[in-house]
Amino acid sequence: MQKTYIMLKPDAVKRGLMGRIIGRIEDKGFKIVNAKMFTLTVAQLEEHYAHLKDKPFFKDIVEYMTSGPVLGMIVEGDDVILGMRKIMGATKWLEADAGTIRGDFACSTTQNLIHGSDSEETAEAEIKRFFGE
Ligand code: IDP
Ligand code: MG
Repeated sequence: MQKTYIMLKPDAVKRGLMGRIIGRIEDKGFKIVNAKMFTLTVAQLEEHYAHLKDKPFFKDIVEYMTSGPVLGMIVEGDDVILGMRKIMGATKWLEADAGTIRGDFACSTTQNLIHGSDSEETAEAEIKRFFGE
């Protein structure tokens, strides 16, 4: 059984979409095994999004991601890392297919509602970073 780190971003919380997004995760058959709400620090973000630190939009990401609480979750299931990426949809909202979370609910590439680990290595590091597990 695989585990991944999922985070509902501040826009998902503010827009009242947590329940519907969690419903999709559970409908798929994945299991939420831990969850907590918290507000990200700039230091956590600089580590979490280190691969984007030199991008011109990094400032926008920091402003957005620290604008309110997020819901961090550990989600478990067979092939859950790729499975979650599939139901999340593509990063850029115009490339996210209808039927995916981003495709159905987002119309911004920055404010795209949900984070999901992209590999076994990042899943392990992110679960450790945010849950200490
Ligand atoms: P991912 O969230 O689909 O894994 P990443 O490339 O890891 O995509 O980017 C992390 C986050 O940074 C995205 O979810 C989005 O919020 C933001 N982001 C990525 N690329 C862009 C961009 O081209 N413009 C604005 N924001 C971006
Ligand atoms: Mg990513």
